[in-house]
Amino acid sequence: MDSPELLRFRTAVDAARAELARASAEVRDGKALEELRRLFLGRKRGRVTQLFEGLRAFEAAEKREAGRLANDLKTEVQAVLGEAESHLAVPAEAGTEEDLTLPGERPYGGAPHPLRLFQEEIEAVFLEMGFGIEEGPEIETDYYNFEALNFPPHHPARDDWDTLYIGDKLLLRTHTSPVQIRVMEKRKPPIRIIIPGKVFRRETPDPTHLPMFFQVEGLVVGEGVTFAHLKGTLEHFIRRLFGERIKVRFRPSFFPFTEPSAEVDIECLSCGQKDPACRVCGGTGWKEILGSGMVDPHVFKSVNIDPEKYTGWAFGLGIDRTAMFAFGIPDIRLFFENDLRFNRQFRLK
Ligand code: FA5
Repeated sequence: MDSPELLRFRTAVDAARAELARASAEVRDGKALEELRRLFLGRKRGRVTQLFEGLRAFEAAEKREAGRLANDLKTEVQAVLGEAESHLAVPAEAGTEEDLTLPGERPYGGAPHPLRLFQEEIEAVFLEMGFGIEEGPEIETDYYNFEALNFPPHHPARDDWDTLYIGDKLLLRTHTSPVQIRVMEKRKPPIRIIIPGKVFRRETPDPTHLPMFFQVEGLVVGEGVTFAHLKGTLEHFIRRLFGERIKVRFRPSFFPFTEPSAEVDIECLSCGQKDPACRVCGGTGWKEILGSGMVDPHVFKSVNIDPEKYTGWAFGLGIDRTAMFAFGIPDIRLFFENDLRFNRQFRLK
């Protein structure tokens, strides 16, 4: 027959075991697990610890049985804690394991900027037509940017090119036209080149203007070169870029270095010439993409080319502005925001 003390001890052990089952079922995280450990094995108040302390009250005869009960419970508590811990560890381990069934991550190797792609398309069309490619400096002198191009000092036409000066003598080129002069100084006709490059103007950025943008210049000089060549070549170029059906118009204009001069417009691809409130064309239905004209005889004189013998034509196209229309982009500033989500939309054809 168990003594009343041993009976109470058994009841206490059973109650602790029931509590262990209930509490362990609710363990969801490491913090709860630690609390469970303290509840049963805590050094002062832990259920198992207290049961062991209670052993002292037993006579030797019942001490062994009570000790066995307490020891069994302790083993059970440790097993339950170990089990709970391994369950908690499972999600963490699964996360670090490699899932070979997932699709691989494609490394991003970089890509040319959309404006570079567009410039290459332009170059390809002119290379096909037998043009060469030249380059020139971005920092220029007043002579090349203006004077040799038939802008006398203080001529009001200079105001059309809001210039950024570097001290008294140097400036950031406002167009690619100075490279016409540099090339004609070095080479005699026949000349058939394009000149892509960066240009700078004192402008406030807006949806169609940038203070730094790209142009591509064209220059053809030879005997018997006429305005018909200018028109035919530029029309062919524009149709190669925008498709055969694009509407193109030549509009009389003025540049000091060409005479006669024409600006070239293409139909507004944003509204299809239909929206009187179109934000891209302002309701006119047309967008200017380039300036052009027959090389002025004064320019030939400044590079010692005989204007009686040779004639020529030139053009200057805004690469960024034209790319806007080609890609259907509503705001030119998007090209320079360095937003990879924007840049990655453009790929070589
Ligand atoms: C010129 O710069 C002349 N040098 C073009 C030229 C060359 C005429 C050879 C005759 C012979 P213009 O300032 O219009 O012209 O600029 C040419 C083109 O550059 C414009 O048609 C437009 O497409 C682009 N452009 C001009 N200003 C800006 C700007 N702020 N932002 C972006 N593109 C611009």
